[in-house]
Amino acid sequence: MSIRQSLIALSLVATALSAVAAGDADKVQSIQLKDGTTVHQYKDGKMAMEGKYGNAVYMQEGVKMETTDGKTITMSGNEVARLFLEKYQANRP
Ligand SMILES: [Cu+2]
Repeated sequence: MSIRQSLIALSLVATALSAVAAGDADKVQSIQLKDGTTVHQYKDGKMAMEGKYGNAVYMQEGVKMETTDGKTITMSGNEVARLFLEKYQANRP
């Protein structure tokens, strides 16, 4: 690999990493729910649902969810596209 090629490769890796880092920094917490799904909460208070298989799941705002330790959380927002994009960027080859 030439120096020019390796520089291009390096900058591509850096771009991919920063995209992933931005997505993670946006997330405040991820909580496990009783039914095996996970709710992710973002800085702006909105939430996204992740299914058992790591897929982004649709959930209407205001729906009550039960955590594994018995607490109840009310769904705020429905960030399906946000979570989907995050997963897409994280798993991009
Ligand atoms: Cu939810």
